[in-house]
Amino acid sequence: CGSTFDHTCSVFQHKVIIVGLNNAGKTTILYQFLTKEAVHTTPTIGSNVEEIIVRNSHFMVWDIGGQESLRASWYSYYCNTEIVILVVDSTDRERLTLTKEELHRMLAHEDLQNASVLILANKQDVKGSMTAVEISQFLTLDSITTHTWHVQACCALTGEGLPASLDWMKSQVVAN
Ligand code: G3D
Ligand code: MG
Repeated sequence: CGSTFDHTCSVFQHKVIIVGLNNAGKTTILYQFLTKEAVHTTPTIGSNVEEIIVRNSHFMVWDIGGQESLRASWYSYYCNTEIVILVVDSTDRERLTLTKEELHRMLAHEDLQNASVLILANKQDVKGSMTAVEISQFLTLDSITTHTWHVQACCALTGEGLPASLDWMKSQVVAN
């Protein structure tokens, strides 16, 4: 990779990055994966990294800040990434265009050529939130033929939808 940073991990670990706009729920999801309990989060400055083990598969999961100033450096985490988790705030209709741009920009990056993409339609507990189908249509996921992708509705506060997400991640690294 042409990365200037070395955010890699050892061979038996699978590298995962969690991306998405600020406030989408990335950090809550990461800690829900770990503890299955909602934790208090503060805006991520730089990155958090945690190891998640799913039935013998080891994932090193990087939670990257989503503020505009940090989005410009997302690419420095792409090297050797096997799975990209894109977290969408399903209540935030206004910024979905921005998410769409970031998604398609990411998919065009050479360091992510072989990565699979998991789109999490988060905050499903909020009344009036967009469904996973609406989000798929808005993000034009059907047009993506270069990458394996999957969309999953979830609620990071309760953890609903997250076990299914981990199952899908596991299936991806087993398949590869
Ligand atoms: P980020 O890491 O993507 O920036 P955070 O986002 O994980 O910090 O979450 C941002 C806010 O959204 C937090 O609220 C968090 O509790 C809330 N949130 C995350 N997931 C969900 C969800 O599924 N449903 C609801 N209703 N809220 C969620 P605060 O108030 O702490 O800023
Ligand atoms: Mg965060």
